[in-house]
Amino acid sequence: MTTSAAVTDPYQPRPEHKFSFGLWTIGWQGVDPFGVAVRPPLDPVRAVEKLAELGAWGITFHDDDLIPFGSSENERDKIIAAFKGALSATGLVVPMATTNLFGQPVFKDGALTANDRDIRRYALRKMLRNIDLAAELGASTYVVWGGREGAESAAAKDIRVALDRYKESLDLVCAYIRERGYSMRLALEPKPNEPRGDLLLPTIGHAIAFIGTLEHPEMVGVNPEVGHEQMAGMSMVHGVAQALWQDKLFHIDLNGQNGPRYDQDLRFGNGDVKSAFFLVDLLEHGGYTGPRHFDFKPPRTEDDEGVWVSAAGCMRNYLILAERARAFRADPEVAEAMSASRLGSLAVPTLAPGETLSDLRDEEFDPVEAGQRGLHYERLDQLALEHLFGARG
Ligand SMILES: [Mn+2]
Repeated sequence: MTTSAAVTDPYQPRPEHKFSFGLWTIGWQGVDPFGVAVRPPLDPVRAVEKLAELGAWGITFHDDDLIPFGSSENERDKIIAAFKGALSATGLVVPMATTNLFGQPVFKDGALTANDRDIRRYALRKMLRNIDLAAELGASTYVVWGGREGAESAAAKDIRVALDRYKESLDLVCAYIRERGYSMRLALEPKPNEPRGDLLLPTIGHAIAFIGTLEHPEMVGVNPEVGHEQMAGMSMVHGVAQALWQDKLFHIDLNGQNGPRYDQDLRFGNGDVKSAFFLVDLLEHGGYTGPRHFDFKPPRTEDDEGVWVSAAGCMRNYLILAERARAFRADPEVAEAMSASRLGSLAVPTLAPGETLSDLRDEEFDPVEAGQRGLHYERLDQLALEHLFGARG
């Protein structure tokens, strides 16, 4: 592709699109429950350079992705200096960071909700240390995924007490962020299961309800992941819409999944493409201004070249779907179909200003006639699909 062709490519990612990637995504070596690594480790400096080259805006990391667990202070300083050097050379930013509280044997029974108190105290120290680094690198969101917070047996964990400890830890972390004066918010990432048999805060709804119990609920939102909601059989689009409605969509993990099964972490656009279309439509037209963050795993079949093809595909698919969603919304026939389906009527409050419930009592209404009305949603959905397929406009 020539340079001029690249400039006119409408699906060429640019920093203003706010695409970001976890260091653990492109750096995934392919270790799964059945097989060993298929790719060599990825140098974080190269990750930054390659993402910048592809048109991404940001990179995110767990503490242990950047600084291998057990590194000496001297090694840690060197790694951070090299990473900062690559960021300033490329202009890539760090919008979010998170803590690995699941990989090491010490966290096999969880971290912030481990039954062992000394492990919970260690987990908090590990988290606070990486929050300091995240703040230093300019991150405004800190994701909390309780990867091992859960159980395989209800006999092994008193869930109500575990939630007391979860709340205690997050209250302490929020107090720490305030005391340090960091402009940082927490985003809880729900997941129903895997790696534990059952995880705490399994869905967007559980997480939002839990946030309401915290000392500083305004500092805590959610980081929903496409695959995690779909593993639970939930609608990602409905969940994200509710998070937006409650001002809780602080961050998002975009990827692909085929229904309720293991966490597939496919590249965004692979999997449930219709849900991906309506999700992009919601993010683009629903007022979300945060990062478009990809949490995917380039499959084990891919070599280094395939990893970057997969990463580029995530961004390209997002831009294609955004363009398809714009075309859908701009189509006069869609506007007419939405009107025929009474979408505008849902926005009108059920009682008019000044009316009271007593005004409802004597209203003339024929429920039989109303029950006979068609909603014409099939026509509207067909128009959406035709735009998604590229068969219209
Ligand atoms: Mn996942």
